[in-house]
Amino acid sequence: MDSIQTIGEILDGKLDGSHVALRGWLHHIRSGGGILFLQLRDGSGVIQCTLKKDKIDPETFEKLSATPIESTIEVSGEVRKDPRAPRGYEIQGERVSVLFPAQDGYPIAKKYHGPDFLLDYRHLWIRNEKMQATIRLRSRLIEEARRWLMDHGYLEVQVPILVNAAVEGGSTLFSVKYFKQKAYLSQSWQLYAEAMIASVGKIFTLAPSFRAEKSRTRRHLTEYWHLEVEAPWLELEGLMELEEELVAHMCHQVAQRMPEELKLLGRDPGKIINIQPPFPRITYDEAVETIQQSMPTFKWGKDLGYEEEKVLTQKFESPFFVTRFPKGIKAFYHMPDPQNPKVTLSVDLLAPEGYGEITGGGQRIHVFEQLLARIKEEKLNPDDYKWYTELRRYGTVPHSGFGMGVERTVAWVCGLEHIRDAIAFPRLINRIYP
Ligand code: NSS
Repeated sequence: MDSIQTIGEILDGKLDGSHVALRGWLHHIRSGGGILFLQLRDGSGVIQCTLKKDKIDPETFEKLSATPIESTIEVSGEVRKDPRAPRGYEIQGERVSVLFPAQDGYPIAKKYHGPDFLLDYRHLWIRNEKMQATIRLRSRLIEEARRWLMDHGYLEVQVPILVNAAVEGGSTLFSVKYFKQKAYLSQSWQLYAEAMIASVGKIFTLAPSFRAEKSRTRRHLTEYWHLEVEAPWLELEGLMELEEELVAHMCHQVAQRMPEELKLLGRDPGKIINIQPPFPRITYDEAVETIQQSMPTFKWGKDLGYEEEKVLTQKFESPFFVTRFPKGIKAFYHMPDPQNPKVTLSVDLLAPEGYGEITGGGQRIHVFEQLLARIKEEKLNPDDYKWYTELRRYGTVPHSGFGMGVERTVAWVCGLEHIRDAIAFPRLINRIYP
């Protein structure tokens, strides 16, 4: 009996001329001129299989022609290299059997469906080729980030998702009942990471973060994946060097290894491969000057929103850093700049082409009294942060870190219009189904 091969192996050119058996989903079907054209999808790729009427009896041929798409089928036949085939290879089918017939009337048709419809049918829409490509690119970006960090001595660690206090300010906290207490879903691993660097040094995590974002925008999810990095003996300049090396590595790897997936999404891999460190650096003050040229009412001290960032991103071809944001718009833990305490040693990395912020981070306050004063100034309860401030009493060290929004990065690298398509099952303000 034939063993089962994968379409991926065939498209890689490893099985030309051989007899194979494939199992998967019927992606598309049509017949013409006594030939059945089946597009088979098996999770590793899509391939065309042709089945000639004279190979089988007419009744089976008629029955097969009426197989509903998305039925699971098994096909055996010969692999043929064929430049006319959509993907360079096709299967000359000898036998096709339907394993589990799908119902008629697959909800997703070959016509325009609005975004809400496709979100309602997300459990099926993820089978679409663009979604497949994005999911694969996302996986590769994460894999490359992990590889780079591990190769550079960072240890992957995990911290709680259920927490007792805010990291990034209270306005976007999701609260949950925790027996008799109130708890929250984590916005960031950061406070725990600052504890762990004194145990195991340079670290990173990949975990979900939660933000009760009230705004419906093309770059906010309520649950997103957060790649976060923290390191002792690291200051603002070193942090930026770390970020640019990491981001460039991720970009180069996907552009080199997955150009076809990028092209399928309409993204030119050349654009992604051109990304080279060092990335330009501007201060918040400089950013404000630029923004005011096209938005004269924008005032120093306000946070940069989507519109403001869009203005800035038009000035750059590559990702760029914005540093030294005012104290008032950054969380309590950011170190005030010793040269100008109105601003902090904070940094965001903005992606070009209107995408904007993909990472946020900076240097942390490592002096006990200074940290406690900031907690009080922000009207937070010092008791909630007792363990965190205590870290400054027992072996403190200058340290820095950042968090990268995985979906924002995927959206930019893949050239997606909306962040919801950078994750299989997005969580948005008005959506928790499916
Ligand atoms: O709020 S951040 O700017 N920074 C932090 O949470 C730090 N505590 C991270 C750290 O230093 N360890 O969020 C970091 C990134 C931000 O740049 C976005 O790329 C992403 O997290 N982010 C989001 N992505 C999708 N949806 C939402 N709502 C969202 N909020 C932040």
